[in-house]
Amino acid sequence: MKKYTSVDDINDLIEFLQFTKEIKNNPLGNKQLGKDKTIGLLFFNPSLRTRLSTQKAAQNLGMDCMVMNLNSDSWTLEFEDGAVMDGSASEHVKEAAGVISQYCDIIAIRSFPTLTDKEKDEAETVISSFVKFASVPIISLEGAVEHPLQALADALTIEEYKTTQRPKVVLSWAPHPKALPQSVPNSFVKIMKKMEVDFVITHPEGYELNPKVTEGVKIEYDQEEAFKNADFIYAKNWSSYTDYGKVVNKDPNWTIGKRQMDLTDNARFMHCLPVRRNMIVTDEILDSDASIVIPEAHNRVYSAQAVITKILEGLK
Ligand code: AN0
Ligand code: CP
Repeated sequence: MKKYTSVDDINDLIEFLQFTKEIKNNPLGNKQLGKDKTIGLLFFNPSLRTRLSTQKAAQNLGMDCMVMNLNSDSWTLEFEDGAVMDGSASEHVKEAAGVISQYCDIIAIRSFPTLTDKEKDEAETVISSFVKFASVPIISLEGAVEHPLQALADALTIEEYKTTQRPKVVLSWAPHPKALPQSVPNSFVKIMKKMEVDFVITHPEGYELNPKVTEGVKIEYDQEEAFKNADFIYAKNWSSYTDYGKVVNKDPNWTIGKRQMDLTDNARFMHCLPVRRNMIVTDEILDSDASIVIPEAHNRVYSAQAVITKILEGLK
């Protein structure tokens, strides 16, 4: 594996999930692989799970890990080619990526979308610049349009908890006070398309995701209809794609509670976290046995470890 910035970087998902399961069964089995290797984790945005699970994954592989919060601890970076740097940016990504490549064998980056500049976001400007100017492999820790490590952990979690060969999985939009990226749902949709699942997306009108991503997927605007006989409910808020980055609806009827979960086939409740209680989902559901958000977050370690392992094997 040369990089992991999109779910599309996985060739054979079934095989990759099998590999991830093997790592989970024996997480310390490859402790020599990362010896004398360093991964750098660069954060332009906050994180709890991604930071700690990736650090843990590196540790399991015997790697050293360096972490930097770019916005608070480093120079402001310029990404535009040919820019006259007379503004707030002190350093160009060309030098920054080149320099960090001297210290790290793998660079992993979190950079959320602007949610104001669709073109810039769709070009995945920050992560793509690192792919271009770094001389080492790049991993996305959530970019402007995808969160591929999250999707891999989610797919593994569904594999582990499914009780039928072809479970019904529902991705449901839920309300949130702020405008959030479409990265998590985009990667989730992409990975569900590669799995043996009956997949449905439900959201209010106006929250259609990028049609290129959702092509061929059933969209049901009636949340209750969508929830009928579901085996997994995957909740997430995202901002509008068409009215780019806007919160066009905060309808509290979409908060997931007992009313909707009772329509399912004893569905498991999933969310990538962090989750706002009683906005996205009620306490009653999140605190119930239906919720598998903690084991889902646990799987972030193994999704990161599987990806780092594949990349390290590629470096040999
Ligand atoms: C981020 C998002 O929705 O993309 C990160 C989720 C993993 N969530 C928030 O900013 C609350
Ligand atoms: N799910 C996830 O990526 O969480 P963090 O934002 O805390 O890393």
